[in-house]
Formats: sequence, structure tokens, C-alpha cells
Amino acid sequence: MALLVHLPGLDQSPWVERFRRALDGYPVYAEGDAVPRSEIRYVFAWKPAPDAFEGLDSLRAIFSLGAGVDALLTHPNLPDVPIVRFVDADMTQSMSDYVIAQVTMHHRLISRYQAHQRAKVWTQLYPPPATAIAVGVMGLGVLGEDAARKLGMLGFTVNGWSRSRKSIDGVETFAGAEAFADFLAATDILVNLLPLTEETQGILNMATFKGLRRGKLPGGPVVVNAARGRHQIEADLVEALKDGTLGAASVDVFEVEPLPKQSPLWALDNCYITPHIAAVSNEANGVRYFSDMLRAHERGAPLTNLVDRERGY
Ligand code: NDP
Ligand code: OXD
Repeated sequence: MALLVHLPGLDQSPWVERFRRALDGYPVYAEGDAVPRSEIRYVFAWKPAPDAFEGLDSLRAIFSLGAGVDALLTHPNLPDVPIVRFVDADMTQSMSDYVIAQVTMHHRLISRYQAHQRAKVWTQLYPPPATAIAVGVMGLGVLGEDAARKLGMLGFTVNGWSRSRKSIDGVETFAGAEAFADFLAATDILVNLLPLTEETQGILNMATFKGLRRGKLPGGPVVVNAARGRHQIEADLVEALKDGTLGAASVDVFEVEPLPKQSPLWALDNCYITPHIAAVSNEANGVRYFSDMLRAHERGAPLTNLVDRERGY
């Protein structure tokens, strides 16, 4: 019995050291060590390498460092064992902080004032009241529901869209592909918190941008993408930001990360770029969560926060 930490491209050592302390005697290996692969029962992974699961014949579960599991589910040799994703109150809070920061920045026209500051222009612009601005949250799961509730508390009109119908106090909910156009038509600031699946890939495209409500938010509708880069068609995003279909965008995730130097998004004044930091997995919380899960599972308890492979999230 053993746990394998497999985080290619990341510094594995702080995670390994914390897991060793937390699991106190339970063997923990880092990918790259001399790993007794047939003894591995659990693998803690992020963006697994093609040979990540080779020889793991005793594997009981995969623990995902991230909330999003798209990189795991598209792995060509994914073993048929349960996948547990990371669900954490700090991560949820962090995502809601990011969403609120972007939404309030766009609502209060801070982006416009930045341009004015650069040009040394003193012009008072009057934002509409928050109640007059509708924020539409795509994805009403762990992260989307929290963001939607908190945006409502700030006074925004909040719409939410998910696959199955949800009931959330203060949020007008829309469900399924058939309700998508109505959801967009009632939305000024579109926030993406969907998982990346075959159905959601490329959903932030020109048709979606054109479907947003116009005339309420000075400067035009806004998109905030904090989920996955492949949700957006980047060429469409660039065009929409240039031709006025969108007033602005806040983008945390990109088709290719790090965002290549030659991307036109870097140079667009109305594009607010962050380097995939909206909600970073916290080491202390992650190790506590998965160590507790591993211990409980070894005692016979069921795993929780499992990925549904059929749905793709
Ligand atoms: P959840 O699985 O809890 O929620 C997913 C939501 O999306 C659900 O409401 C689900 O609907 C909805 N959904 C899925 N497919 C569709 C569809 N085809 N049409 C409409 N709605 C759909 O995910 P989380 O909230 O935990 O995380 C969301 C994503 O955020 C992650 O997958 C990840 O990609 C991203 N993320 C980004 C981070 C960053 O730092 N940028 C950090 C953490 C996560 P239903 O409720 O009906 O199932
Ligand atoms: C995640 C992420 O999915 O950080 O957790 O993107």
C-alpha cells in the first residue's frame, strides 16, 4: 500500500513532504523516485503524463489536485477506478473573490477610468445601479452557486445556467441547451464556471457574445472566463473585443497556457488577463482533504466528490 504524487511540471516536494507528515507512516512516493508501482493504491495527480498510470495494478482511486478533471478524463490510458476531485471552501471563496473583483470592476467602469487616467482625462461617468445589471453565471456547481449567491448579496440581478434545473434563492435559473439563448439575452456580464466537456468546449464564441443583452452596461456586455481556456474560441474573443460586440473581458484561462507572447489578447486594452490564478489549490487544505479521504477509505468508508465519467465532470 502506498500513495504516489504525480504532478509533472509542478514542484512536487512540498506536497510529498506534507503528505508524509499527514499520513504518518503510510508510504508516500514522488513520481521520479524509485516507485514500487504495483504497491500504489492512490495516485494524487494533475495533468498526468502519458505513462502516469503504467504498472499501477493495485490502484484504488485517483485524487485530482484540481477541481477541474478534464486533463484526467482525456488521458488515453485512464484506469477504471474512481476519481475524486478537490472540493474546498477556501478554493470556493477564492473563486468568488475573483469573480466579484472582475464583475464590480466592470460594473463600476474602472476599466474606462484606467483609459482616462492614461490620457489624463477627468470625466465623471455614472454606472447604472447594480440592480440594473444582470450577471449570468454559467455552471451552478460548487463554484458557480457560491459566486451567484454572493453576487446577489451585492445587489446584482443574477441569472444562472446549468444542465439540470436548480433552485437558488435570489437567482433566476435556466437549464439546458434550449434555455441558453434566453439566459444570454437576459445577461450583461457573463461569468463562465463550467467544467470543460465535449458539450461545453468552445461555448464562448461569437454567437454567444452576440446573444448577450446590449444597452444596459455602458461600453457593452462583458465576459469573465475563470473555468478553462478551451471554453473560449480565442479568435472570436479577439474579434468581439475589437469590434465592440464585447465591451471588455476578464480572462484567467487560455487555449494554450502560458498564454503565448504572440497572442493578440495581450495588447487589447479591454482584455484583463490573469495567469490561471482565480482559485489555486491550497497545499495545506489539499493534503488534509485527501489524507483524511485516504485514511477513511482504507477503513472502508466510501469516497466522496466523485467524478461522473458519463457526464464528463
Ligand atoms: P461542478 O462540477 O461542481 O459544477 C459544474 C456545473 O456546470 C454544474 O452546475 C453543471 O450542471 C454545469 N454544467 C456542466 N455541463 C453543462 C452543460 N453542458 N450545460 C449547462 N451546464 C453544465 O464544478 P465546479 O463548480 O467545482 O468547477 C467548475 C470549473 O471551474 C472546473 O471544472 C474547472 O474547470 C474550473 N476551475 C478553474 C479554476 C481557476 O483557477 N481558473 C479553479 C478551480 C476550478 P448540473 O448542476 O446540472 O450538473
Ligand atoms: C482547478 C484549477 O481546476 O486550478 O482546480 O484550474
